[in-house]
Amino acid sequence: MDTRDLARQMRFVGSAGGWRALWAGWRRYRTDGRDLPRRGAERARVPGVALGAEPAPGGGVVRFARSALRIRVAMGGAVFCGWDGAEPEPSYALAGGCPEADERAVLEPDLKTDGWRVVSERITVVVSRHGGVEFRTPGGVLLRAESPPRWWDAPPGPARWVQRSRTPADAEVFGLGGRAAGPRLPQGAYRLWNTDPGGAFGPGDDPLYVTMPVQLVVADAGCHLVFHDNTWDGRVTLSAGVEGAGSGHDRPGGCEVRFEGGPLRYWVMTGPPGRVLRTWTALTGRPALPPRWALGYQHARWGFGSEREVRRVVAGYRERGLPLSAVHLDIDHLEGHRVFTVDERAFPDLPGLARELGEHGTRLVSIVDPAVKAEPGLAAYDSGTAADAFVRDARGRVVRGVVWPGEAVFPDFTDPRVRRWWGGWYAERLERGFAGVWHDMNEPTSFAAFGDPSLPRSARHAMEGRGGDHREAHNVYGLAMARAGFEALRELRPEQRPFLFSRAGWAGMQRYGGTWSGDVATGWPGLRASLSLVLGLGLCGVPYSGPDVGGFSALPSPELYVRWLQLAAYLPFFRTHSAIGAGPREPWEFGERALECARAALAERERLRPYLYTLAHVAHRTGAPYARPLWWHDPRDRALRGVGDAFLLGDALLVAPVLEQGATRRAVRLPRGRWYDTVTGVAYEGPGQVLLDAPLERIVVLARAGAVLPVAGADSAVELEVWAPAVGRTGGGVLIDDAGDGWQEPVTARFATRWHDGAVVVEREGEQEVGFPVRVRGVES
Ligand code: NBV
Repeated sequence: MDTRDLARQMRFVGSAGGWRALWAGWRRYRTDGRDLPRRGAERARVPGVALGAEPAPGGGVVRFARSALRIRVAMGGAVFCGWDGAEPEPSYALAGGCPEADERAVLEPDLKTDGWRVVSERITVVVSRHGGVEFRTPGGVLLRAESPPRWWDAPPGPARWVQRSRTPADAEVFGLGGRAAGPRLPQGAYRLWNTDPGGAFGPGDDPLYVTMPVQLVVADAGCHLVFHDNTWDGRVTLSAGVEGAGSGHDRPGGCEVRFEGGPLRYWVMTGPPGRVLRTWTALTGRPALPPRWALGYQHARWGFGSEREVRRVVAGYRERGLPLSAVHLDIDHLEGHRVFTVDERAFPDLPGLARELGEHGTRLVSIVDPAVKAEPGLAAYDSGTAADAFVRDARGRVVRGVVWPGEAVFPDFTDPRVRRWWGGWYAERLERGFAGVWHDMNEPTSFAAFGDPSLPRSARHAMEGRGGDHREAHNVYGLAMARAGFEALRELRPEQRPFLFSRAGWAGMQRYGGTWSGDVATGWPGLRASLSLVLGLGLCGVPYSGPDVGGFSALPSPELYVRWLQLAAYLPFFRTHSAIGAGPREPWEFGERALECARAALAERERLRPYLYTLAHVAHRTGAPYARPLWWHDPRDRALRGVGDAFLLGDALLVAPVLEQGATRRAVRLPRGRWYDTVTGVAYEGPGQVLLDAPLERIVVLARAGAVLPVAGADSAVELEVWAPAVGRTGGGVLIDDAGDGWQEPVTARFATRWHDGAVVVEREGEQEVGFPVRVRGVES
């Protein structure tokens, strides 16, 4: 155990009360010692030599002496590879089952290598006689080369396995879920096991709440996404490539994927980033579309303590003319932290409060933790017991852990029956007046003074009827809980779109909603980490996320608070939040200057709402994240791949927040093309780097020449902000809008802009009139 683990565990000890956390750790340890299936003697195995191959739709099966590899190209271009008989299903990641095979892709002998290959429209897969697998572009350029995998069989236990790959020397890796060290992942080991870091984390903490075996690899040769569809504990170790290493030869980048069990199966998809995300979210589900209000600014606090305090805070926003879309109530509004209850003394009339706030356009959002206090007489516990909803150990006894309410039990969300039972409880939240839910502690976390702060690995789970234990269920616990919540909200309130965000999750979680940073530590490193998380998650298909503005763990300085708020105003999920005792996050609590800076950030957020809402629709349709790394349109621009302190918001804006204490200027690396400083209107030409002023009052935002952005003008009516294209060039943009909620088809308006007779003109596709007021900018320079 390193010092970080120790610190984390000390925090759990604090949360749960020393003895209880010690006891819980011991109990989990003892359960696993008794029930975890023993691994037999290990025997290493490699596929051996190829014996033959059989075609099948989309590819076929290559048989080796000691294994077999199935290759199946799916419609849309994703390639499935499954060793040892692994099939695409069952899978927690796939949205609508396995996509149809692309019948045009056939397995054929590869005369050059004496192996086999599958040629498809977008990718060529070459299998060597010993089980090495290469992925190449249609032009033959190598994207990824895998050595034959290796297993360690240990019947009756699961086989562990490792797969080593090489990528081009210039390749950079992004993703693996929410990683504080990103967005470009430095070389090192990344564990795949959803983990609560215990109250505060910074850039060096790993893993965190959302881990995913999803890597987006960017190289000159092209981009690809590789997804190992395995929910078990695992580790991805990256080593950096070196170009021209030693005698002028490149040393390729290395990637080693190890799992403690579960199938060796994976998907590979290639193309420019936009297409990769489109293919990925076609496979695992398009991101849920949030209601319009979820794009507004939201305020949370652990420790409002009473309705009166909520009213005071909300009134503070109103009196100062600051927008507020939602208020989030944390576990302190519950009766003794018990899920699906309310502390009626402190919160005597939540439906009344919700109505009152609703009159001014502010919604209430409720925290929901999965752990149910083990207390006969508590309705959720009694009904869960009657429904046989709680996770049991291998001997059939209900597993107990320790969380906020004390001794607690855990619903088994991998059981469809339990998801329905749990979902029924969301009616209670809706009756209380809540408009959305915030899932917390669903890694799942159970406090422990030592060892893994979760359920015993031997705990049993339904796994959709197949049966399995916590080693396999752990990483999908939050995902399955999100499914339960999402499906319940859809059923209970069919006319509205669910608003749900979840701390833990896994590949495919975007189907049900978003996520947030979790307990990011207050401090400048935490600010930087929160941007990494959002960008990395977006590349894994989860576009709706954002940090706790100000950091979760302590009181930020006014400067840090302002910088955090300025950044988050451009991220999809925009919320201030803090731990109990970590001080307030209301904009007026940091002095006059900070208040004015915050006012400007909130006003700009409001102005950009039509654009953000359009991006929400774009994400829903295509999987493209709202916030994208700078290389999104230029994956070959190597300088952009390393930029972790700026991002693109949609196609139109480049946002360069200040992430350093005391800085009042910052260097900004520009992708190619012309970019306007949105404050000064000055135009800069990329690629290159510019140094721009960023006093506390401003965050650097640049607009792409030719961009047409829908923004909110006076009276919130939509108008078009048009940034002049370079002379002789054209540009454009899109507005997607709907009623703000519900399921009606949105309206899409496309705009084009060009120079005509010395002026910038804007036209709307298929219409005579543009239909919106137009403001052209950038012509002055
Ligand atoms: O429910 C209390 C907190 C919550 O405020 C925070 O956002 C979550 O990430 N929760 C974690 C549990 C306790 C953290 C120390």
